Amino acid sequence: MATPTPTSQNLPEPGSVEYADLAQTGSAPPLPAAPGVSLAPVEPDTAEESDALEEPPREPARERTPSAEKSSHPNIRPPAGFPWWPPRPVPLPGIDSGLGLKKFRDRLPQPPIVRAWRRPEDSPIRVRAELAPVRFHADIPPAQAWTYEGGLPGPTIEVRRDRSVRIDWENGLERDGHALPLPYDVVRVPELPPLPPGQPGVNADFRAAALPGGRATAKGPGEDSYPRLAHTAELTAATVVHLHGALTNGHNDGWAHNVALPGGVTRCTYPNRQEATTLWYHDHAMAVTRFNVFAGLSGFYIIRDDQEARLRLPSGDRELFLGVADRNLESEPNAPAGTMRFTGRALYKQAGFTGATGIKGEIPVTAPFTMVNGKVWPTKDVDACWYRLRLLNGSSSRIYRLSVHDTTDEKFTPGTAVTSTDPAFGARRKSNALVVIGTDGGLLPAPFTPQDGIIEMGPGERVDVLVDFSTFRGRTLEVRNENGTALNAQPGQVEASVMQFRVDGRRVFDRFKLPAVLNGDYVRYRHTDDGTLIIGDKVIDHHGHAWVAVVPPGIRGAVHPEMWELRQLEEGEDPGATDVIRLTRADGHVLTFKPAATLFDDTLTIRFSEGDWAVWNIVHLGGPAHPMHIHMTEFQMLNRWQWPLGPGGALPGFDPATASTPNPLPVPGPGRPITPQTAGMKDTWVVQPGEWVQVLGDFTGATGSFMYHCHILDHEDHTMMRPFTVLPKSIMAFHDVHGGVHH
Ligand SMILES: [Cu+2]
Repeated sequence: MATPTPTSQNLPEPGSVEYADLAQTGSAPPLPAAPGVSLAPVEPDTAEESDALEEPPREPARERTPSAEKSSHPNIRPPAGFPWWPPRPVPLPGIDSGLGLKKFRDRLPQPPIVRAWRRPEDSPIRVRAELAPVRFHADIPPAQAWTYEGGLPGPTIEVRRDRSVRIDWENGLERDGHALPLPYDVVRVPELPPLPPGQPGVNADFRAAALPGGRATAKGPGEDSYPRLAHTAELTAATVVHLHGALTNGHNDGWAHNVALPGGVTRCTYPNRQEATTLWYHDHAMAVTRFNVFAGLSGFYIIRDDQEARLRLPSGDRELFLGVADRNLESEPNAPAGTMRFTGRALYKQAGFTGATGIKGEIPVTAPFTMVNGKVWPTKDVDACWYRLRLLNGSSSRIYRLSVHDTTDEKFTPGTAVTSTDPAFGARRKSNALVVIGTDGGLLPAPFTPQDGIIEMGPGERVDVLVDFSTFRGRTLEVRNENGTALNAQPGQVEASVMQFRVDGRRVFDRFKLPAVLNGDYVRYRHTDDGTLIIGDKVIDHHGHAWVAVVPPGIRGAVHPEMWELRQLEEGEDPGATDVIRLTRADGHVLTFKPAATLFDDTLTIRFSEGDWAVWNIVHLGGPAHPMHIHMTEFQMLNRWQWPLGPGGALPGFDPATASTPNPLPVPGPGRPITPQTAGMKDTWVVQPGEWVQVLGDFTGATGSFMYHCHILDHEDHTMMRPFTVLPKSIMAFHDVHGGVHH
């Protein structure tokens, strides 16, 4: 189908009624749809104006917008000094970090909510990717980002279960007819001299790559100026939107090849036939997703339903969306120590290294500044009552271990980072603070409090959490990241702080009581030892298996880890001497595999009939942890086994020289326990080296071409992504594949 041509008949005006309806109270009369209504901040002509306009109204809307004033001013681009336009928030004093910017200077922004369910189902809403001014921190100048509708994150799109929504995703990233270049520079920190023979590791300059600041050489010489990564200066905007976690046809799923040039509009229909949960939309362009998402292209999408409504979970101002992502910031050249000046722009700064065959590669980007909703280390004042926090890890590659700490009486040493490697770090952790109620795909059957108070989140994962701030009246809390061992972290270089909550000292009335049961529809999936699937009291008589291995970097000279789609060999088939993966099942049976495909464009091998149940086996044969994401449906983890690791985290049974397991890997032992959170409905899981993970999904309710991939965006862009298809069973009987018709 051709991209629909927007007309004034079938499209709302940019910004749309829903988008402008910020009152969030449900009582405000809708705005008349007037041409040119847009929430997007106007491109400032002068620096002075930019101060007035850089902050679209994001703080709780009900305090802000008397509806009468709103409706008399349908064009809500405000002139400077417009009465209801909020003044730029005065930054808070903040406290020193170890990294050149103060923490907790900025208030946490909240994206506006688009109540998409309010409009007729056949009337699409328009969401435009566009350049917009942003300010990542109060103490640095404004810069520009690629945004959805001017916001970081984009507007939160709210829908109702079983009520479909059409969205026209527009690529508006152009100026004067030209596609925009990236709004930041991508630099490559040169590799160190080659490591001595036999020394494990890579010759990347992790220290320099993790330091705050730096810039591309073109802006001036200096020891922290670096060359641009090849071809990134010529990269221009081409976008495609994926709604992560949505059950929808392949046509609407953001197929990576289907990028749109500026001016292109892609209409997607989302049936929303799935449980209430937190999804998110983000760019998924082939091979450059990491750059487009880093530029700012992501937002929340939430599904609500009656079951969830009956729980009367904290809502309105007490429901917070927290998109966590790390960024580095560009700095002016040659600043004396301690006087670093940031330009305001983001900086994509990677450590280069040399692979075994001399090919150059880059370590996935991790960065020193942790942002929540586009602000570095923000702070939020909360009432002393229950809140719902919708957590999203929107980072490129960082895996967080989040916990809540009471820092009221903490003594800070000026100019030093709070690091999780500090022996005193755990003392202020409040292990009961975070109550998990939901995961990627829906609510848990019952609330779950992690034993250590820590929630692990890999890129792409969502966790729905409740916090009872009434137990912290008058206290100052911090969300901290206890994972101090990110890829390029050195002691003192990773600030554990993520954001701050300042809890009001007054008692407030709060009718919310934590329910014992959250989701009566949740049924735990079981896979018995004889291979039978049992869903509740229903036995599934047929199911498929998909087999995927991830192998460490360096295989046949590859600089990146690879994802291999595996083909199970028939009895008696000669596996050859290389590229052979052998596993031993719990019943002693040895399974032998060869890679059937390793690149995205290799031949298709995973095909399901619509209505199939399928077990995905993900076998991690060494290398970094990978947050694996499978599109189209929500899954449950069935098993998580572990092979013991050897020195350097390698899997002893896997021989990189032959890319094989010379002997069958033994029956794996028990792995990390499957907690109630891990057993929740999910679409993304962090898979650690040596793990064999089985997840089960129901491929019912959608058809088409879909993708699965590592959600480390650098890995996804570098070969760790593959397609699969779902077609009606009746069509599959006619479908010619290698070896005959599919059966
Ligand atoms: Cu990965």
